[in-house]
Amino acid sequence: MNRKKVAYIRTLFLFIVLAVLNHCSASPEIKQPGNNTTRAPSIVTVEIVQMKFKPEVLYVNKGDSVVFINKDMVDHDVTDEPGGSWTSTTLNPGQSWGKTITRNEDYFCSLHVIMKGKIRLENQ
Ligand SMILES: [Cu+2]
Repeated sequence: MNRKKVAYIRTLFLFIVLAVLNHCSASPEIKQPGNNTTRAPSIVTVEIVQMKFKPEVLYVNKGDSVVFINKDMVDHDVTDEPGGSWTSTTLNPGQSWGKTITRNEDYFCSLHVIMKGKIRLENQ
């Protein structure tokens, strides 16, 4: 091997080492989202099981949608409490109903008034 070839291979090797080191040092960096990052709304589920809303207290972000699924063996509904300003109307077993959440909500089942639940906005 002549000197030129050796020098070429050394340089090439050095470039590869630098590239690998650069990659390794860059990878542990965790990118933090800025405060102005917009977040896609989520769909969150509340199950109605054995005469209960699960979870009873649900935390969501403003604009998220909550879908109530009646997984019980009897009819239920989801109704604003105390005002009754919104309601799902009766959900038969297997039926579901959704609502977009823009504020804290308290609700109950008007068919079984002991069944209650809350939705709370996070980051407020
Ligand atoms: Cu009910």
